[in-house]
Amino acid sequence: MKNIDSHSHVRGESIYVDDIPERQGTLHGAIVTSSIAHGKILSIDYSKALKQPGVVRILTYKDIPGQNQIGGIIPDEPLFAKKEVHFQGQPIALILASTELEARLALHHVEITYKAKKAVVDPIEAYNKGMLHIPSRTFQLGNTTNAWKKCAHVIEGKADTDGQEHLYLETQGAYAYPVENGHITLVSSTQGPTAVQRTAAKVLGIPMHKIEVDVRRLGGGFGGKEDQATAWGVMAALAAQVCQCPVKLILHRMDDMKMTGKRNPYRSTYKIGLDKNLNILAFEADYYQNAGAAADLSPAILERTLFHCTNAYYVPHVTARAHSCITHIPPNTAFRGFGGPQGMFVMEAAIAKAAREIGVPARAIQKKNLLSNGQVFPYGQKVEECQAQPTWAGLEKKHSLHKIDKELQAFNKKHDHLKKGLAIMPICFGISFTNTPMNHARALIHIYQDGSVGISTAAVEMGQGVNTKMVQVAAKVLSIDASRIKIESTNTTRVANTSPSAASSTADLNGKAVEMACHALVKRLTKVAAKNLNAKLSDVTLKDENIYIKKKKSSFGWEALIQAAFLARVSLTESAHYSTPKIHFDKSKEKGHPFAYHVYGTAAFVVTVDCIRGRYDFDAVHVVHDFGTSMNRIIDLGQMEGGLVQGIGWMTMEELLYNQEGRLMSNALSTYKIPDIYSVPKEINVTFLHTDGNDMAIFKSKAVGEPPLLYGIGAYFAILDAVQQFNPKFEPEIYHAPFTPEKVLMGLYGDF
Ligand code: LUZ
Ligand code: MOS
Repeated sequence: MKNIDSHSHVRGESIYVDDIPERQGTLHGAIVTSSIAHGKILSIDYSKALKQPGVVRILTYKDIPGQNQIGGIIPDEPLFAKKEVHFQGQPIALILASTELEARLALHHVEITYKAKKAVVDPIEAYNKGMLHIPSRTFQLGNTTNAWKKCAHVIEGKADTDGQEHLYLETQGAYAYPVENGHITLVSSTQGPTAVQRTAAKVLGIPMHKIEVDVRRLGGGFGGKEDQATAWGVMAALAAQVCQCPVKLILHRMDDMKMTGKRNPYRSTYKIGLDKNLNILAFEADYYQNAGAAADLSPAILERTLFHCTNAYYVPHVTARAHSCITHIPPNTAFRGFGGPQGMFVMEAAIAKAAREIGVPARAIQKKNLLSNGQVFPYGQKVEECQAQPTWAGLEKKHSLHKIDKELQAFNKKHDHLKKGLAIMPICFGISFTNTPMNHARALIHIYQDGSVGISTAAVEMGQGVNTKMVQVAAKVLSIDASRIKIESTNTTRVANTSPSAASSTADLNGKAVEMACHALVKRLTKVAAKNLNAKLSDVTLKDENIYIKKKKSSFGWEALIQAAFLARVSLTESAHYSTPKIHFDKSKEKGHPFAYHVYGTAAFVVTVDCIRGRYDFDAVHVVHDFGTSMNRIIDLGQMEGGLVQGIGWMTMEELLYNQEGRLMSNALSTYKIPDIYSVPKEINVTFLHTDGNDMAIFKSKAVGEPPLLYGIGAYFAILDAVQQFNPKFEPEIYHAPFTPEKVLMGLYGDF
């Protein structure tokens, strides 16, 4: 089944926040922000700005009737700065004017004086100063202290990853309008409608039931709108409440890049120990997360770094410590993978460095240590239905790894200034919110009198195709044509208390709720059919819009059945609640069973480095991935290709630079390079490893949102391999992604 949005997308008819026809009297917002990263506000003069054409009002912290607080996990983030600022781009006030241009022009007339304090941008510097959002956490398995003695090889090193801009096509935005009795309707481009509703209620000082948040779809989220759509939604709602008129607030691209947090950069140190047969016996690491000025989701992201610190490998002795460091840059946030990729990069760096020192290819160590059933993750969950070795074996066989290797060697012998590199990247990703209480969703289904169906869930469509999957679930369980089914907007009045669409879990959680509601409806309708056809209940089945008695098709179809049910006053509405069974986690012990299941796969990267210019091209990426039994191969392949390329971008070219004053230097698409069509691998081969899949995955079709991004890590190590083919002496002091062409040149010609 094709993505149900494809027609309206291609024709430009899909509605995003900025496409909503404007109501009469709509005011437009522009945000006054801090121009320094850290310091005190000494004075602000709004008088000139207030006199600018079109300006109606300027809102500051003084206009907030409720709490000036938007922090999600920790209440440490004001909506508008009061006396202190903690990052460049931190909101201070909201200018409201008749047009967007007038609001933006007035920004230049606000006069602010500051007393600047020193900005800290480096997480290790922050750590040394004791600047932490939460106490550090440690995951431990076995006993590393004793294990080092048994190791034939012990290698230490450092590995850093930079941040990543989400670059959703649709920038952040919201549109709010007052309705009667102090109620507010708020259209937001958010992954978390309930978070926006809850926070708006808190800031506006009204109960949640007075705010209805509605989300049709997002033009991309990638985690950037899991928590950080909230501020703009709340500002629009506040302005609508204060001014009693509709208020629209859409960020311009450069403002969005400046004000919003990104993937957390990490700096890490590690120690890895192997026996003489290349078994990894022990691994120790310290992860210094650059969290930014407020906690946002960073404490949860930190946790996922620990959950994925050993990637797809079994390590019997692990000590992993993680530190969420406060710095004076915008609060960093969720981004596809949610701290997992940052942790996995360190493991891969450790293996690569160990391989070099021991004198074996990294893949010899990787392969030797792949997970298998019955082993245990550092957090105590047992390894089950493990596909680490099968996907690796599939890659070797299906994509003739051996042959690729030989071809590379021959090529590199023949060419002086072109070198090819190869890296294998196995992945393992846990599916569920690591915070157990978040793993739930609901569905509300109406069957209308004419047999058409409307479905509301907690799922937010952000281009990932979740609405299409919801249609598939309902069509299959109700056994009706997909054209009868409409997916409604995600709305807090229809489906309340939702978790954000995140953690790769949206299709599973909401799909299961849809499945449950549809089963309940089918059960009820089957009774109606039995009664109307004078048949035994157990003989009646609903199939392909027909009623069958035993295996015989009756004359009674879907529409007639719905009519009969309606006339018999049988409810055609059903709501269902799903919460993931079996999962639990005890933070005091850092042990439990936090994930419904894991997703596995293995990828091979082949890159060609131009050893004169430092440029590189990816010749091919071959992937064998465990999709379970994919319910929609087109959508799943789209997630695979998109995630892969996004991961390659993070590892190779997306260089996010803050200067010492905490100013974002790469604040536009002229200075921040993301993958374009030319940087996509020339060949992407995806093999769907056929596995049964897991019952906790919807229709046994495994979660696919985040895992593909992790493969991108292989891009770094393929480039490293090629550079070392040219300059065997090259050994980076710190494995530091992204591996930009500048870094490649340094590696090719640096004297190491
Ligand atoms: N969000 C969250 C996530 O709140 N918890 C998670 O575990 C998670 N994982 C991935 C992406 N977003
Ligand atoms: Mo996400 S990083 O699953 O919003």
